[in-house]
Amino acid sequence: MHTGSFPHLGDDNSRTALVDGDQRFTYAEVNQCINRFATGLLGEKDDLQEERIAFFIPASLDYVTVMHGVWRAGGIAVPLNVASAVAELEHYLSSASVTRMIANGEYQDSLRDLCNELDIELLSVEEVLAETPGKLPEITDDRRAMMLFTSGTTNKPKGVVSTHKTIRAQITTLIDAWAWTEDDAIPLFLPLHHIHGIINILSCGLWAGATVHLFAKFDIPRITDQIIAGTYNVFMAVPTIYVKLIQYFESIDAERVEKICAGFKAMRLNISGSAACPVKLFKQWQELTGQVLLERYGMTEIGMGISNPYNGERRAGYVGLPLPGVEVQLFDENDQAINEESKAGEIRIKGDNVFLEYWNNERATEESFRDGWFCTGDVAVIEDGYYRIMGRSSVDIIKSGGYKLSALEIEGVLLTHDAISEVAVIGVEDDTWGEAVTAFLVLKDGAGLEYEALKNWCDGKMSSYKIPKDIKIVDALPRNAMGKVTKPALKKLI
Ligand code: MLC
Ligand code: AMP
Repeated sequence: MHTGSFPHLGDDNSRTALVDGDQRFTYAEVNQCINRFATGLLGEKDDLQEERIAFFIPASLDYVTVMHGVWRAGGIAVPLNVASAVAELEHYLSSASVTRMIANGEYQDSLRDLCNELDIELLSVEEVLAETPGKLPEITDDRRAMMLFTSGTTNKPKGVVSTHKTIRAQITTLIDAWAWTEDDAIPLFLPLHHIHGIINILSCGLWAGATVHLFAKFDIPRITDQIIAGTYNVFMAVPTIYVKLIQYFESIDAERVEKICAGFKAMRLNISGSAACPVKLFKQWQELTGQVLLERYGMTEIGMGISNPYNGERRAGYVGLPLPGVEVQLFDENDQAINEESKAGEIRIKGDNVFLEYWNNERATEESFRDGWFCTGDVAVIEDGYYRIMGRSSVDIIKSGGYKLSALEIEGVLLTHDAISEVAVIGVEDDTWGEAVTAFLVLKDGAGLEYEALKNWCDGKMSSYKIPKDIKIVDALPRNAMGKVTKPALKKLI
């Protein structure tokens, strides 16, 4: 395992690092691009000194060039969701005090006005690349490296800051635990503004010297063609992807299903995470492909914390055991450590894998740690030695298709609709999405509202995956004596 300086890329420069459609890039080519980009970013400076550089780039050589270029030049990388509504970006850019934004082509057009407004320099990758690589700074481990936005129990997403040390710990733990080698090949179709795509797939793959195949989205026909061809030996996804694959199998002929399943069967590893993998799905996948899914548990603030073993029992419905180097402890509501089995408590985490801070938000940072433990807000129990996730302590967090969504953020947008006087958003159990965003609405006197009209109205005001899948119009919302909406009562209504 590599313990050298970060960021590390595969040792063998002649091997293929990235495949993007018909294009293939060796580690030597990727390294050259990164160094030229870092040099261009630096210009006259010898270190970016944690300048926040945002980028709005789909999975591509350019994405890797910018991410690693910012790291090598001493900046903080702020990868943005290319599927974001532009209205959502203002918060990210202004709260992170971003000074430069990297985007290409049509993406530049959609960002120009916002960047002008916020006094952010908008540049393409081509414009930044220096002719030749120059001298790059030495970056110490404790330096801030990346900021990812996470939704939570407040209505505005917070910037989760990790250092070079955090990221290295997150990557190297997984390389060991899941036995990554340079012979691995993995498809990457998950979004690149979250750790699942960034750390578990892209960064682990590149650190190990493996080949990462890039897709702008989850393109089932193209990806399954490659699975039939035996291109990949590792596959990592959220549970919704496995559900969608099974739904796809139902729409194609039996011969193709058989070939795809044989392709999965031949792989060395299939992983599920970012949301609970239902036992039924685990069993279906095993029956179809012979693969015993390896389920693991993680979070933006900690990378991966708990995982079923690579070698050993992978238990359906359980997330397994703490990963090496990650301390995990359950605590009760009085902050007392729980040391017996079968007693539920909040998962708290310690280790080099834990993030540094919420950007510019000392209060939120302080509140999320207790006695040095990061409090995840997830509740779990240990049974026969393995952790089982039971749920979350907050009803205001929804996990839809692996995306963490804030009910309050969605409510805040819906409340600006002319016809709506009160709103409560909850996640309702759903076979495809895990939880489906559902909005309970009280309308203003005399107003009417159809679902399709509301969906169209939301378009452009929030990322499409946050738009409610269903609405329920009610006369009043259930409230407790303090006047607070009782969301568990709403869940019971469904
Ligand atoms: C897409 N849609 C969703 C959705 N994704 N709706 C609800 N929840 C989602 N997650 C909607 C779109 O708005 C659109 O609606 C329709 O589905 C088709 O969109 P699409 O983009 O074509 O869908 P698809 O490609 O099938 O996307 C599904 C998906 C995607 C599963 C590939 O959601 C995804 O990439 N999820 C993973 C997110 C992730 O990486 N999370 C990890 C966070 S890190 P309409 O109505 O317009 O048709 C983390 C830590 C850890 O959690 O432990 O890993
Ligand atoms: P995010 O904040 O987007 O990184 O999402 C992290 C959250 O996803 C965790 O706090 C959990 O609630 C959830 N999560 C991740 N993996 C799992 C899993 N295997 N089972 C259940 N929930 C999970």
